[in-house]
Amino acid sequence: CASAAEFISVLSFWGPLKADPKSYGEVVLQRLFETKPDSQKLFPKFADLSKEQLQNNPDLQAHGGIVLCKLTEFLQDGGQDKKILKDLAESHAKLHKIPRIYFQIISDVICEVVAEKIEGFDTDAQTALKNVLKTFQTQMGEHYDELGFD
Ligand code: HE5
Repeated sequence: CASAAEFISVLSFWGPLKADPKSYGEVVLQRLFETKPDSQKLFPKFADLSKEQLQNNPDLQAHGGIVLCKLTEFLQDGGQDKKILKDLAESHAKLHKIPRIYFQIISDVICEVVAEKIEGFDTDAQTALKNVLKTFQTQMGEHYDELGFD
């Protein structure tokens, strides 16, 4: 489980992602679909789109922004308010039918994108981000267990 100091460390370089969630979110989703083509099928809106159609796609940018804003909310809260992830787990399990493994996959993608794009993202910061996203996955997993979903 990530420490409070690790949440603070992540927040200290999260500024650009908080300021421009659509742009970073777009890159994260594009990278997710490239790395793990299966994941694209989970999005009814994007399932049948070509790589070209996913470029400069306002829907993809909007959804990327939504995903990153939720992560920013989780970071700023320091993983304290269980309701944030409880609601997220409910929608992902019941409505969107997202197997929990995708939270690990998207976490790895986020680490990769942040390492590329954010200046001064040193190994300590990378470890902090990994641990914080691990906490995210663990908490989502606990809600998934309660919901009886894979
Ligand atoms: O749950 C919601 O609000 C609380 C609905 C909007 C939403 C979705 C939908 C949000 C806030 C998130 N996702 C956030 C989020 C953070 C983690 C890192 N997601 Zn989400 N998602 C939504 C993730 C991770 C994640 C992995 C995968 C494969 N997510 C997905 C998929 C996914 C899908 C299919 C949807 C439904 C909305 C949609 O299709 O939009 C185009």
